[in-house]
Amino acid sequence: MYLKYYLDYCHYMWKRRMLAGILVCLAVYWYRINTRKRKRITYAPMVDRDVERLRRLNRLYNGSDAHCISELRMSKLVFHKLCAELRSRALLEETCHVTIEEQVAMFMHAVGLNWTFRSIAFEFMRPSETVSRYFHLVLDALCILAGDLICIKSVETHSKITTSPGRFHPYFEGCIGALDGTHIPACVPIHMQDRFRGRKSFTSQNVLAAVDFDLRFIYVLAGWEGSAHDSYVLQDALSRPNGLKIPEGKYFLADAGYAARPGVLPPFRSTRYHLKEYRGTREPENPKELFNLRHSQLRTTVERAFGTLKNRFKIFASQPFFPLKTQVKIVMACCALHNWTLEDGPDEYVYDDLAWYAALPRSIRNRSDQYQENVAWANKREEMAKTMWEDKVGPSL
Ligand SMILES: *[C@@H]1O[C@H](CO)[C@@H](O)[C@H](O)[C@H]1NC(C)=O
Ligand SMILES: *[C@@H]1O[C@H](CO)[C@@H](O)[C@H](O)[C@H]1NC(C)=O
Ligand SMILES: *[C@@H]1O[C@H](CO)[C@@H](O)[C@H](O)[C@H]1NC(C)=O
Ligand SMILES: CC(=O)N[C@H]1CO[C@H](CO)[C@@H](O)[C@@H]1O
Repeated sequence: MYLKYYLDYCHYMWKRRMLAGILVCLAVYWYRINTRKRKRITYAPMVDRDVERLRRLNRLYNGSDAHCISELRMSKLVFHKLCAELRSRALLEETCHVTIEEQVAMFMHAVGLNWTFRSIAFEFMRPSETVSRYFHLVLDALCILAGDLICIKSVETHSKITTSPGRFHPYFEGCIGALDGTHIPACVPIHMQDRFRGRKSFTSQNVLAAVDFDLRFIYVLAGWEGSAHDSYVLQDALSRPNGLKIPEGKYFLADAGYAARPGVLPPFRSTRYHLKEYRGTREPENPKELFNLRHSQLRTTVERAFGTLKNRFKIFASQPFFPLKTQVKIVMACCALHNWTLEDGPDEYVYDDLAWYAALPRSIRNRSDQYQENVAWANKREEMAKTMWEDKVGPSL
């Protein structure tokens, strides 16, 4: 009898011990798996990678200015000021892993150097998905910034005009800039390609911009089809509620593709009108030619601004593979960045007058406007040309 109880007791104890043993084994096993897993995936390589990434980033925007300008398309000072602005206005959020500097640096590789997300992911040692996410966050932030950066800053007549008496002054008093359209390659779905092709061999969006004499964009309208006529795009810009507002009594210079209208002064048609046509050739022979020469000397500003924009941001050299909406935003963001970089003076991407003059394109655009010239403004132009000519050669009898 006692023996039976004793055996039962032993059996019971043995079971309990076995259970305890199994539990201990499991616990040890679980612990080891866990620590091994953590070690393999979370700790060691991440630290190495973070250190390596920080080293690269440090070299990128804490290193030499020349390196920063070629990689990030702006000087260190301008870059850090931009990041500080985005930070202080809470347009971008700093996460514990990705600093605002790194987010902007990744964005600049995409638009400035035309790198693919995959190359950026490799360089910054991030998943492509992260690169893509931050690209869009920075893009949206810059578009908000664009609302403040792209505006008419001053309606005073610029010193470029006032410091050239007899040449530009007082004739161009009241002129606050120049406007023009440019074609930026665009990638669009097949069914839209006809509308976006226009006269160019590639599909493009027609971007209208007004530029002041400091080469800053003061108005930008992007997203029109490449086949849209420039003057039609201008009409749209002027009639939008939040569109181009030309201050009372001020005006912009435009090229011969536009008709004269209040606030827009193109050169005389059917007369030499482009600076290039005067290169190394005879002097202007009549009031219209003189007017057109001086007009085009001032108007190159807008061409230089576009040239500088395309020089700095390599993404505009070919069709980017983004939805059209994103491509339009990229134009706005880059125009804002263009303004931003100019605040600290021109850098190496900015064409100066002479360099631009030397690099003028061979072909002259030959366009005409379907709109009628505004009589008052056509007369104003006539009057300006007459005064200029009389000041130059004396009054005609
Ligand atoms: C760049 O330098 C600043 C101070 O000089 C420092 O705070 C920052 O961490 C550096 N950036 C990187 C990525 O090392
Ligand atoms: C820019 O990148 C795209 C996509 O990788 C490529 O197709 C295109 O040729 C590049 N453009 C230039 C000018 O390098
Ligand atoms: C411009 O176009 C008109 C007709 O549209 C043509 O008569 C004229 O020769 C062209 N001029 C140039 C410089 O191509
Ligand atoms: C037209 C213009 O100059 N807009 C802005 C360009 O960028 C600077 C910021 O650095 C602004 O101060 C300007 O208002």
